[in-house]
Amino acid sequence: MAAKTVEKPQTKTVQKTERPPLYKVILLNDDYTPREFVVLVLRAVFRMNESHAYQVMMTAHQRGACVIAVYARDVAETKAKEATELGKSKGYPLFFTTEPEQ
Ligand code: TYC
Repeated sequence: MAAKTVEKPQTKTVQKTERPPLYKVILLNDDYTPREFVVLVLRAVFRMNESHAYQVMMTAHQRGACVIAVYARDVAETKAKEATELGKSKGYPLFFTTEPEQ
């Protein structure tokens, strides 16, 4: 009777599901944009309620910048652009930027 050889696979495939890297949207302070307008933009683009928007605006006003939220890269970039454009349309230098988290 012929001996049977059973071959074992030499490698194992481990499946990993990678999450897309997250990006922070950051609000920068400036000397010209009215506070109420910053609050309005935060509410419209980032769906914040009045008191949260006010707190975020005041943090940027006092510290120079404030992290607003984290999103997937394309969402973060689209929202930052949209919010910056709203300021620009009124002639304000309001600026939102993005940065990878970590
Ligand atoms: N510093 C502005 C003012 O005194 C208000 C302001 C707050 C502007 C936050 C931008 O990200 C900002 N009118």
